[in-house]
Amino acid sequence: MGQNIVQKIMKSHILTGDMAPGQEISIGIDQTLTQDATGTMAYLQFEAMGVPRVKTKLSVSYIDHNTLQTGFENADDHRFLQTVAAKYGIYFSRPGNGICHQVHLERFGVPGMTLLGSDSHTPTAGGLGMIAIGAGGLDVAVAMGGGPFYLHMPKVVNVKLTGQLNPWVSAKDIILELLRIMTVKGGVGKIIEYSGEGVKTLTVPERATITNMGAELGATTSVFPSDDITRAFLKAQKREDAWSAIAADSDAVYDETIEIDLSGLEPMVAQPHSPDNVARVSQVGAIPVQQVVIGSCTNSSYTDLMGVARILKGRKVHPSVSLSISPGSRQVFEMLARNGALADIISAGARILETACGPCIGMGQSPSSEAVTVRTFNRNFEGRSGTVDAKVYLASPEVAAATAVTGVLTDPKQLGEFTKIKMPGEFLIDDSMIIPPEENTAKVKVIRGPNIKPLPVNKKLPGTLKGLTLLKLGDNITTDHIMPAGAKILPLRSNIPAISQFVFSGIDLSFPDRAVDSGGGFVIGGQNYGQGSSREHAALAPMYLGIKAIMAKSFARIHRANLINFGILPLTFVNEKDYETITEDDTLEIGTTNLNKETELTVKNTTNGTEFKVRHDLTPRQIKIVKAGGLLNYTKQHSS
Ligand code: MIC
Ligand code: SF4
Repeated sequence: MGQNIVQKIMKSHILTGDMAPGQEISIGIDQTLTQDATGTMAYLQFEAMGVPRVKTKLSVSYIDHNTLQTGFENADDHRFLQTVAAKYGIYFSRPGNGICHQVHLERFGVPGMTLLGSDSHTPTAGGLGMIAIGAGGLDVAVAMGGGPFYLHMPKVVNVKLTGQLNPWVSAKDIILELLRIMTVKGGVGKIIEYSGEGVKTLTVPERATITNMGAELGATTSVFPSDDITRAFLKAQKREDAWSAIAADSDAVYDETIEIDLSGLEPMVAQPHSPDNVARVSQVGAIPVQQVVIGSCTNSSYTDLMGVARILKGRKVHPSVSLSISPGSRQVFEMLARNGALADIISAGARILETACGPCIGMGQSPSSEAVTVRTFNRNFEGRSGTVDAKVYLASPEVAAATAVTGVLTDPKQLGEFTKIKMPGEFLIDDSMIIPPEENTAKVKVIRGPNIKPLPVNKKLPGTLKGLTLLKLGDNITTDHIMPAGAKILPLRSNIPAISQFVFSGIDLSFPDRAVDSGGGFVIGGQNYGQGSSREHAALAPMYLGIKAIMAKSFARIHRANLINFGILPLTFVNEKDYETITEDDTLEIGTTNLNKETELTVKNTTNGTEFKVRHDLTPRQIKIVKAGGLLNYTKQHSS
């Protein structure tokens, strides 16, 4: 029987387990990436492991999230990360060099390899034919130490692309269409593998836009073949020797197939407040727009921004719109500057931002109250922009630029003739902002600022968990709800005691105090609890507040893994109707001594006298981790 791409790459990296869907497997990791907002924790954890130098083929530490330096905190974190990188054999991409996923695609990704990144959009590198997975910082730290990465073997969904995109329709519209079809839960437990004639019409950055936003489907990762187009991209990056061909066998078998005819697609938008709330731009109509932001790891490649520059050339930004643009990498930025496109963008009236995540993670450019803002990003969760009542629409760079000049949501077809931007035969190569690690590490001193607090240590799981229901939530609660980001809170990422004061701050400001006062307690969630980012702070900070278990209808993959890593039990309702019987402030009691023998546990609601069952679905390894109070404790027990 023929093999698909996922099976081929997994097979060459599998260390333990059987590749049948749903089985726990472990794989070897070739490359890792971290970014600053999750990286400080990852490296503190790596240091705690006592490994003298990373054991991967390549590890890179990027600074791209916390670049707004309104106090010493972010700058201190940058310095810590730079010195840690020098000491432990890690490449360091300096602030200003670009967004981790864009730079990794340009300078480091290798077809056929595995990449583990402490950021949920790590699958961007799937555009180059890598198996690239997002995970919590602790899992990445373990991989840097040479340890395996554990996951449940996902099902493989074949998305077959036929036809060709029409003028003004772009890669973003393909992934928005898939989000419309599959929803934000549709990819859970799956890897999306692209095939079909349509693939040959897409450049690597276009493929990367699609694999990037596969994260929003909840998918473990997404992957494209590595073909002549991949080779041409790597050649233009002066890295042709990194290329190898990767394709599915002609008789490859998949668990599911979805077909998308590219010729039938139209420009789309994801409406507030979810990336799967997708409609055609023409259906939504010409709603007035106050802000347009172009950038992020989804849509800030050279070709994306050249397309924007072409639309803006000779036009002006509408007086009621504020347009901001952040190029994805220094390579992109410098090329635009040298070929004159940047001048067209400036002349149109755009506000140019640093090459970083910026507004995508609420680092500035929060829109005005109740504003409609059209962004080329991947997430439009409520409040993520920094303005709680703003309405964020996600769209392609073409839709965004057209909207910026008209002042209303605009189908770019109205702009008339379309000329496709060609991929450059050669990109501008200058890696001077990527600092290689020191050879002689003995002389490197790791510098820690006062904001970098030691890792909190969890206690062993008690035999009985008893506490109050602190919060009862609905479906699709995101990590932005649990542990918000933004310019005010992000600088506290290395300081768990301080950041824990913001857990659920957008929902209930009293949560941290109530959690501490009641000695922990429980959070109740609906479907897909913890969707979105890989930030382990969404587990670590609740752990610090004493939370021992979350009960939900279902969990998002990375968040569930993070909960386990920090010793919090992720429990699902055996009978979803039992969710209805719980109210906030009910006292619940669960016995945890039998985790090894029984997957189902009984929860007693001592307030209303009812009982119900929950499942833990933990593997024997995960049970040991949770019982030990988390992966770090477990690792210490095993190494002593
Ligand atoms: C995001 O897009 O939410 C982030 C910020 O990149 C996160 C990581 C983080 O919270 O630091 C992600 O996607 O994993
Ligand atoms: Fe940065 Fe936004 Fe991409 Fe996250 S989604 S890595 S915040 S650009």
